[in-house]
Amino acid sequence: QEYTAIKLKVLEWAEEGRKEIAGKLPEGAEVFLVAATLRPETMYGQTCCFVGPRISYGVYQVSPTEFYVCTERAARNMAFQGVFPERGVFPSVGTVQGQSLIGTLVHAPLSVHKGGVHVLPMETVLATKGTGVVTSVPSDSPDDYATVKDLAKKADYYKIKKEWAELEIIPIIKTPSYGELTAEFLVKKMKINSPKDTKPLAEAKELAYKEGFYQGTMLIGDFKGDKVEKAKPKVREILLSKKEAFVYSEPEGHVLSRSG
Ligand code: ZZB
Repeated sequence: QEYTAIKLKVLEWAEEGRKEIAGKLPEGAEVFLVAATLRPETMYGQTCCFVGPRISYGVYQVSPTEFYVCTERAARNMAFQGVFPERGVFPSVGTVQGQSLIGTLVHAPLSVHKGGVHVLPMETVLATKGTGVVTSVPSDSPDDYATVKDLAKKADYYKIKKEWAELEIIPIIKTPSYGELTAEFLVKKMKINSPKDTKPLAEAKELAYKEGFYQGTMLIGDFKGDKVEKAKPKVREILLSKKEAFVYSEPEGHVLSRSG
């Protein structure tokens, strides 16, 4: 699986996170949460960034001043893909619990929400896939749509500010079957009530991927009016050339477990 790894720069730490990394970073350090995505063309619509509250993340040094937050598993993979200066080596300066990152303000590349987006909890984030960090695009990802709605409804329970989950959901891609907000359309049509409805959500994700890629037209950004199929590699190239993203690959999970 080849992902685009999006770098979301920390603008302001949540209190707990700040404590956990206190004294571990040099003066002037830039820290990025690294999110693995298959949909770089949707980055205009990022409204928040998800972590698994019970996942432990490492803080890895990629240059004298740059640090990446992701799972150890992802850092190890990156170390064999030229992300770190020395092959196979992924120096860690500490760890931080997902729960402690919640509330952190990060800059989401290309997002219309220029003031930054917040880190929020998502119970269904897999530690065994991607980087363990997921950037949220509720216009086009049914999982993200279901999660932000649930977070806003139960903000007190999740100990978050409701408005963190309520950034405006802007149309990014138009398709003939699902209109301008694919995720909302499918979640409503399939009567999905919660992020825990994993089976219909998986089905909705497949439908959204197919329709978005083969039938979608961009409604925003540098390739507005272009077919998604054409725009996708171009948006990716912009992110890569601005160093706001890098390529991250990993073997398919089932291949790993078969050989293990
Ligand atoms: C932004 C985005 C926008 C995504 C969209 C999807 C969609 P897949 O297909 O199963 O390989 N993701 C990445 N890592 C994880 C993880 N560790 N746990 C849970 N979800 C994760 O899934 C790849 C997609 O799943 C990634 O692409 C990421 O969400 C999420 F409009 O990034 B995506 C129809 C989907 N639309």
